[in-house]
Amino acid sequence: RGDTGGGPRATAELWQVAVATLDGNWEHDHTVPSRTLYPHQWSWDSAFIAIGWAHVRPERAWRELESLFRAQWADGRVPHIVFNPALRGAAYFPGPEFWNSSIADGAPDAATSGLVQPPVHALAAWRAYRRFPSDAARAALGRLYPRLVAQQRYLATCRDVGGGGLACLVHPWESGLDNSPAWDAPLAAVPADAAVMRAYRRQDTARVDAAHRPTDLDYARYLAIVASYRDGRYRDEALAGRHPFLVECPLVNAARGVAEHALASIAEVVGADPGPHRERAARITAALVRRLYDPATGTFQPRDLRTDRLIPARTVLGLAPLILPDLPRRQAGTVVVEACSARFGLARRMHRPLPSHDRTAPDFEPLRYWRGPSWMNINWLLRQGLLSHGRPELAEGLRNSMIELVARAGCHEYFHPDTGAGLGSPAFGWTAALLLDVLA
Ligand code: 9YW
Repeated sequence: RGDTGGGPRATAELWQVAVATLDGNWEHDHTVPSRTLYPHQWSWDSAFIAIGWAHVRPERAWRELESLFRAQWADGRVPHIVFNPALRGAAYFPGPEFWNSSIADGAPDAATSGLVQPPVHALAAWRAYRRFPSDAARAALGRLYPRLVAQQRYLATCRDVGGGGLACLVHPWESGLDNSPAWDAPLAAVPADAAVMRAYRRQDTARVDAAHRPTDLDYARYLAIVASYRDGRYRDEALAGRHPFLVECPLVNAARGVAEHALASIAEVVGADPGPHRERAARITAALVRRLYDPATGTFQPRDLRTDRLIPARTVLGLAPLILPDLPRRQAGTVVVEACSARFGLARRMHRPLPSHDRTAPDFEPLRYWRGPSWMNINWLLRQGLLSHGRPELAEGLRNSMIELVARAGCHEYFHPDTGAGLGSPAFGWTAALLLDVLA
């Protein structure tokens, strides 16, 4: 294990804290992101968490992924929340009654949401396998492979609303960066009134400071978008004509490309043909560059399909395509320039953590969730990208910054981008899991 700078003892202690956090969040066949805020199973959390489990209890990495994919829908979508039937409604809002997933054709027996999240699962499965390539791991990989392929197929077909080879998101929650400033403009076009929220009880603001969370008006719009999708029984046909929120996201689409690379490797282990995965990966990267790269800014920007325009906010989402190992040199170069600019402050020695939004923007909010704070999963992804694009010194700067955040504040959900203070849930699954991965 690498030295954290605080010496081997400090490293061993951090390791123990992270393992204890994961153990504390383990729930029969999956890990909850947070006992207090998010007591069910979340899709991309489970993928990151599996990457951590692979270092300490590999069998849990496979149970984590397999339990999630048991809730996969017949059309291939992997729901972003799988509800724990043992918990009553008050645990999380919006709960299973609001989603009412059983109205959809092909929904599983389990109560789930009807949305997706960034598909980082094939990458997680591949890394878990590489960590401990046992017979049990190979068998689990064989069971997951067709499901991972179906997940990709859903995004590539049902969600190609723009027809240009990119998956379209139907809700900001699908990006994983719920209230990112990237979604402000398309969200503002969704008719809603904050007063609607009087009819509901948010659970998040009962547990953490409302000033650190999305606003009631954000929530009113989130619910209006879910209601629109749900009332169409979560069908994807003709979304362009009827759905109030349709965007192409650089992170989700970059994750799709990375997933195809991972599936090519997995295919070789399970005796399938890796060729089609490599071809799809190349097509996704080309589509990302063609549709979301802005040569004027040198970064990637989401596309609002309702206006067919790029969204100008320069959030950390724009750096995400660096995770594509085949991102062309030119784009990789300008994205690194953006990451190292005053907007994000990436450096060999980081003075402050990497923020989730442009620090120089007037709407940068250091306390509010995805509008400024630093997040371990985004840092982790970016670090992978820097490693695959031959920038080990910057990757090391980011790694040290990640370790320092947890060493000083604990396994928090997110961190203040200036002071590094811990924010949100104090015992957060992916923070613990990804810390283990960078320490290993
Ligand atoms: C919510 C669980 C999830 C993450 C998302 C994050 C948040 C749920 O928590 O969404 O109610 O706001 O934005 O990325 O998967 O950790």
